[in-house]
This record gives sequence, C-alpha cells and structure tokens, in this order.
Amino acid sequence: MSVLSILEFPDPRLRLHAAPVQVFDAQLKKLGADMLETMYAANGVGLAAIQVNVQQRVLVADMSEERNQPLVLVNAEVVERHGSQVYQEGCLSFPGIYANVTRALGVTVTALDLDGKALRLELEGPLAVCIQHEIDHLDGKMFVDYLSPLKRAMLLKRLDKQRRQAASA
Ligand code: GNR
Ligand code: NI
Repeated sequence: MSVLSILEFPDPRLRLHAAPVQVFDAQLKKLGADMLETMYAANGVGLAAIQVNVQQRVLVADMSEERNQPLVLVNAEVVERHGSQVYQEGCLSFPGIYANVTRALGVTVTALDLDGKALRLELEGPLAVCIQHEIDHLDGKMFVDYLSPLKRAMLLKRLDKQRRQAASA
C-alpha cells in the first residue's frame, strides 16, 4: 500500500470530473487500499479519487471514532435526499480552512463495492455530509463553492496567508 499525495486548491485538476468505474480488478482494489491509507495518514474522514489525481468515481470514508470502519464506494450516487443540516466542513485540499455548509440531512446512496456488488445506504448526519462532500469532488465541486462570494474570498485569503506563514517559518 502507498500514501498518495493530495492535490490542494487551486490545482485545476480538482475541477476535473471523474468517470464511472467499469472494471473491478486488482488495480481498483489497490486504489481503494491506497486511498484509505492516504486518508488515515492525513487524519481525514473522507477522500475522493479526484484529490489524488485519479479521475475515477471512487471515494473512501471513515467517520468512526476508532478509525476502524472503512467505507469504499464506487460509482456512488445520491438517489434520494431529505431535510437539511448545517455542518462545519473541512477539506484535505484546503488545509486549515473550515466553513459551515448547508446540505441534505439524510441521503440514500447507491454504489458498488470493490467487487462490483450493489449497495444501497441510508445515511444521516455527519456521514451523510461526508459522502455528499466526496461525491461533489468527483464532479469537480468543492465545499467553498457553497459559500457567499465574500465568505469564500475571506477563507481563500486565510489559506494564502497560512501558506505564506508556513513558507517563511
Ligand atoms: O477530513 C475531512 N473532514 C471533513 C469534515 C467535515 C466535512 C467533510 C469532511 S471531508 C474531509 C476530507 C476531504 O477533504 N474529503 O474530500
Ligand atoms: Ni474534500
């Protein structure tokens, strides 16, 4: 297994769209394992293949306290949604930046596992947030896209400042 490097904003590759997976082979299983390892190494709760420069519809997540409930979803789609919630989101492609985002409270997600077996998940709360955040990445969308232009500009300026400080430290 390998820890992959994570693309950071404003890398244009984060705006690419991922294509559906069609072949369920050893290479796909390796991608899933590498993405999990990368997510755990970065202390993230989710990761989308787009963030590691792979344009395939693969995402991983683990919202458990013990970090022992890995989820790997292939070709995940939200097929139903209800309600709304506000949750403070972060993103490994925007290190150190957090913002409140409004999303569906609950979602029904269809997906395939690494063997190509169909799954149907009813998710609510933080895990529903995470999966919506990851599916967005696969369509080139990021959490800052939901913010007002003013809030977004403020956060991007903060990201810039943090980077300049880190570079001069
Ligand atoms: O690690 C992550 N934390 C997080 C917190 C709140 C809402 C969404 C997330 S996902 C993020 C990892 C990441 O960037 N996934 O794309
Ligand atoms: Ni993210």
